[in-house]
Amino acid sequence: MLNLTPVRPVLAIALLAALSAAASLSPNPLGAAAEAATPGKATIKIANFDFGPATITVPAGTSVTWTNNDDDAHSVVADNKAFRSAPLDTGESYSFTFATPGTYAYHCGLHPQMHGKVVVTR
Ligand SMILES: [Cu+2]
Repeated sequence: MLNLTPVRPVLAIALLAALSAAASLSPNPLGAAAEAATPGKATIKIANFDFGPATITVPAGTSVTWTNNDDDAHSVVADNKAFRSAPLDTGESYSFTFATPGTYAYHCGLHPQMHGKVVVTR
């Protein structure tokens, strides 16, 4: 018992030092990750009769915006009819907010061979 008393403060100081070192290191990686993607928003470009990226994974609540960069009109139609855009002319956009987790396969209503997928996580 008597021998432990001087040891404890040293351990406590070592623990505090380790904790504060961890705390001062963590904000940088977290901040970098938060800046990499705008929270709550994602974009998909339509170009050369392709959705790019063809598959994206986003957290629930994300608003996904498709923009048509082709000279031809395209649309965005969920295979399960969860969403459907009007035909998008060059430069036009369509947005849909994914509130419910799940996998949403979609296609172009004008060119059924064009496919994409939005994976919504919790
Ligand atoms: Cu199309």
